Amino acid sequence: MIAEDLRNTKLRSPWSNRDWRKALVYGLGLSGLAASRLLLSRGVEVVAVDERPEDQLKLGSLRETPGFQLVAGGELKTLPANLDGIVVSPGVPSDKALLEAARQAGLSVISEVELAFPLLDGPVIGITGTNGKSTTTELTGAILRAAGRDVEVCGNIGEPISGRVDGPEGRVFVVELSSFQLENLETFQPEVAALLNLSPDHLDRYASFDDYVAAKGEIFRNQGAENLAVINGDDPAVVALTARARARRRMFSRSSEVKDGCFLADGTVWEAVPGEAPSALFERRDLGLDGAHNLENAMAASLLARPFGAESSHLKVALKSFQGLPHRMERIGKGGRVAFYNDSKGTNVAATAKSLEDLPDGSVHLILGGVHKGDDPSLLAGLIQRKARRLYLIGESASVFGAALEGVVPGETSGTLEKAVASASRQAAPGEVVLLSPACASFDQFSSYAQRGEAFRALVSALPEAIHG
Ligand code: UMA
Repeated sequence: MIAEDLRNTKLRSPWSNRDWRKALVYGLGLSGLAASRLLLSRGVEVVAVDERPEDQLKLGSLRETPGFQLVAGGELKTLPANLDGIVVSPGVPSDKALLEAARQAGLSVISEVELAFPLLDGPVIGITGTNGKSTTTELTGAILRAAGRDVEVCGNIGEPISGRVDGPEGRVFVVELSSFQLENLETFQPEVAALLNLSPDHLDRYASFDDYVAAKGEIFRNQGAENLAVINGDDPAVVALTARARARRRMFSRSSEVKDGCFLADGTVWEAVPGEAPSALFERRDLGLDGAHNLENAMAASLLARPFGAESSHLKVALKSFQGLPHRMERIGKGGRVAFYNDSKGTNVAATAKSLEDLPDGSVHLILGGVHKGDDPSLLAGLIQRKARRLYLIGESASVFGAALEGVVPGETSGTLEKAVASASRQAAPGEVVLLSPACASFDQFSSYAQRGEAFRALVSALPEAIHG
C-alpha cells in the first residue's frame, strides 16, 4: 500500500470554486488569525469578529493589511453585505444566531480546517478521539520523520492547519482534530483518519453524548473505499460508530487478534493484513512511555504511518526515543521524597481516570477541578478510592466534584492551585505522589491547560528540593 493510492478523489471545494471575494472570520484566536491571513493571501477580503476588545487580540501586522476589517468587543447582530461565506473558529459554537442566519441566507459556513483542506498539496492524516489525540499526533509525526518524510504536525495540538498551507511540496499533514474542528465540514477527506476512543467530554457544548459522538464521526464523512479508517477495536462505541464506514477499517486491539490492523500478543505488536501471515511491528518494551493508553496510541500511530513508508525499523526508532508531551503525566524533578506529576492536559474525567490507573494504589494526592465540562465526576469514585489518599479541589467546579466524590477519600477545598500544591506537598508522605490531573478545562483561573501546567511546575519547583528532587 503506498500513499498515492489513498488520494485522488478529493471533492472540489465550494469556497475556492466559488471564488470568494469577502469572508467573515468568526473568532480571532489562533485559528481565526491563521484563517484571516490565509484568506487575505488569496485575495479575499476579511471581516473578522471577536467578542473580546481589540487590545486583547494579538493582531500583529493584520491590523494594517489591506482588506482586513475588525469588529471587536461584541457580537455582530446582522450579516455584513456581499459576504461569500463564514469561517468559524473551533471555540465558537455552531448554533450562534449569526451562523444560523448565514446558513438561511445560503452562505457557506465552514470550519477553519475546511478552509485549509482544499489548499493542501499533500496527504492528510486526521486524528481524533476523546483522549490521546496529541500524543498519537506527535508519535505519528515522529515515526514519519524517522521514515524520512517531511511532516507538518498541526491542528488542535496548537498549530492551526491554515497556517501550514504554504510550504515545500511533498509534506504529509498530520492533523489533530477536536470535535469542534470537525463541525462545519464540506469536503474534508483525510486520506487516513483515526478515532482513538470515545467517552463523555465537552458536554457543556453538546446537548448530549450522542451529539458529541456524531461530531467525532464527521472525520469519516467524506472518506471513500480508497481511504483508511484506523479505529480502536477495544472501544465498543468506536466500533459501532464506524460500522458503516466506507473507508477500509483497520483496527488496533490490546485484547484480541484482529483481521486487519494490529494487535498485542505476548509482548509483541503484530500487523494483520487480510490474506497474509501476521508480521511483527514492534515490541511493547520498544515504547518509552508507560500505560496501556500509550500502547494504544503507539499502535494507532503505527497504523497511521504505515501507508506513508514507515517500516518496523522506523517505528522502533521513533517509539524508543519518544519522551511524551508536556503537561501529560509529566514527572517534575526526580529523587525527592515525593513524586510530582503534571497532567494539566487531563481535562476530562476519562483522561484523569487513565492517568490514575498508572499510579501505585493508595499513593496519590490528587488535585482536581476547574471548568467542569459536563461529564460525570462520580465515575472516578472507584479509582480514587483505590489510588488516592486525599483530594484537593480547586476552581469553579470544586463544589460539583466535592459533592460527587463526598466520603470516597478525605479531601479539602483548596480553591487555588497554589494552596492545593502547598497543602498536598505538606501532607504527602515519602514515596507518595502529588498529581495535578484536574478532569476540567482551565479557563476559570488560567488562559489554557498549558498555562495551568506551567503554574504547577513553577509552584513545585519553588518547594524545597528535598521534597521534589
Ligand atoms: N470567541 C468569540 N465568540 C464566541 C467564542 C469565542 O468571539 O462565542 C472568540 C474568543 O474571544 C477568542 C477566540 O474566539 O478570541 C477563540 O477562538 P477559539 O476558542 O477557537 O481558540 P483558538 O485560539 O483558535 O484555538 C483553537 C482551539 N481551541 C478550542 O477549540 C477551544 C485550540 O485547542 C487549538 O490548539 C487551536 O484552535 C489551533 O487549532 C485548544 C483546546 O482547548 C488546545 N481544544 C479543546 C480540547 O483539546 O479539548 C477542543
